[in-house]
Amino acid sequence: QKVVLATGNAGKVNELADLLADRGLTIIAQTELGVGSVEETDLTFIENALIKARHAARITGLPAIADDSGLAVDALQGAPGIYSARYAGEGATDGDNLAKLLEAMKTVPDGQRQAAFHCVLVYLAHADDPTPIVCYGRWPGVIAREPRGNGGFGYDPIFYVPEHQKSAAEMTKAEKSAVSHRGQALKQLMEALRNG
Ligand code: ITT
Repeated sequence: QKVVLATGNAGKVNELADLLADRGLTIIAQTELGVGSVEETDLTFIENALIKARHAARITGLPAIADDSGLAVDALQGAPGIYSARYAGEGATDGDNLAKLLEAMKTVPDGQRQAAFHCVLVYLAHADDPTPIVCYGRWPGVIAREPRGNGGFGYDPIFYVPEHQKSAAEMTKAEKSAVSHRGQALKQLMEALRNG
């Protein structure tokens, strides 16, 4: 079964594609099918994930999986949240966003630096599917004072995971997927697809 992975983010493709392929799905990244990005006009991870999946399914005629995710920081009242990819502005790089977050957190004391990654994964059998599969994962951690590690993507170098005593960027892909927001959502999705 061919499925389009409705994301332009290589970090997400890297964490999702292999595990989905292991389940017998033929995963094709939307960029390989000429699907461009779509404006994420809504206010929740769920709605924005559906916008992206619907867009890719409509253009390709294939079932679609989309991931909408982000980092919510307690001391910043949940920012950057759904705006995580463009926290430092439209076209911002991961490095720009991470630098802006460290700056915003400069005066926040240790003990008040809790945050959580959120991930919503949706599966649409076709563009007009009225019963999408919607899965969700949350991964708590702490905003570090400086970046550490080269793995992962996005905010991983400043996301410190107390249980593992390292940043998300210092974890292997398998370690991260075993506990991450995306890994949790993906487990649910694979379960739902197996039972469907
Ligand atoms: P697509 O919409 O094309 O999928 P995007 O990067 O624009 O790509 P989002 O709108 O969902 O996707 O933004 C998610 C952002 O949240 C992402 O760019 C990272 O900055 C951050 N993020 C999400 N998951 C992350 C993870 O596992 N590690 C680090 N940062 C993550």
